[in-house]
Amino acid sequence: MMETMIVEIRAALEAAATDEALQELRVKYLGKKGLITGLMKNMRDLPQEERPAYGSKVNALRSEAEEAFAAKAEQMKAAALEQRLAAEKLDVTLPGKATPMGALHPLNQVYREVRDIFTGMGFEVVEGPEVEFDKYNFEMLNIPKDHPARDMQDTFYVSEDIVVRTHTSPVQVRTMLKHEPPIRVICPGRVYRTDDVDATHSPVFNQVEGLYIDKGVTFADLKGILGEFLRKLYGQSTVTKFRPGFFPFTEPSAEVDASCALCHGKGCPACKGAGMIEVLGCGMVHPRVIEACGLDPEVYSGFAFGLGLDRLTNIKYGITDIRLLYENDVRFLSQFV
Ligand code: 2NL
Repeated sequence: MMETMIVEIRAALEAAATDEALQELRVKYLGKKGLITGLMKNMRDLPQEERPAYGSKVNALRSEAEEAFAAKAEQMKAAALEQRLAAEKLDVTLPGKATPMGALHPLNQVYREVRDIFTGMGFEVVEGPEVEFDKYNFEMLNIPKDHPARDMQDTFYVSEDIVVRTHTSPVQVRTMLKHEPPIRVICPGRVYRTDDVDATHSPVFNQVEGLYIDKGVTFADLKGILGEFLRKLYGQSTVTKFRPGFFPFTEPSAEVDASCALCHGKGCPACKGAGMIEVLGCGMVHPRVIEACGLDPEVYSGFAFGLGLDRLTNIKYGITDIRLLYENDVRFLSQFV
């Protein structure tokens, strides 16, 4: 009986397909009331001299059975892993799902370029309200009530003394009133004028103004910093031209041309054959403005500039109609991804 038992166990293990079946067999043969344990108990019925041989035979059987069970358990574990690997197979060569990509509006792309150049030169970004006091938008910028500039700047009036800002200069006025020099800021934002919409006009557009006030700031600083800005924006080979201009809030004032980034000064449709494009206005802050903003013009001087972001963007991308920047037509915008 003992001789056939191991054969019987091997056959049973061979047939066992589940963990439960294996466990049942383990109880049946190796358990406390199992068959092999039973064989051992039978030893009591044998004569004393036969017991050692019988005992070692049962022990050998137990070891063989335990080995067979262990081998079976091992084999089942390997099979389970094999099955899991097959079931969870992942085809890494399948094409991925394309995620639709958004993009920054072209105005924001150009704004970020402008911003990064100025913050790289130590300027900080300051923003302010779009509805302003007349005194911050005009009065303190040396544009009194009867000044022709007020007609020039066809203004949306909210009341007698409140306007929708026509430029971001009032943000700089507020900065001077609040902070001691040195002041180095750029002020981006939407500005408003009562223009009718056409290819080159919009009642709302975007401006970036800048202001640098400290002791001993000169026109050389203006030319150096704005020249460097334009070379960083349009490329190191950019040529600049500072022409005399007029603004009520700066004296002297200048309008600045940069060599056309598309044709490098040769003349092309973008620059209407001129080779140069007007890109910004600037000047030394008028002493009356410095004084109105609570600073002593005998101690402090500075320069300011203003640029139209819409114009800069249109020049950069060869866009010929400002309305495209505001209509949010995806067919237009998706070209700037
Ligand atoms: C242009 C010209 C300019 C300023 C803006 C400014 C601001 C303060 C004091 C003095 Cl608080 N000036 N801003 C100066 C010169 C030109 O803008 O063509 N903008 C589109």
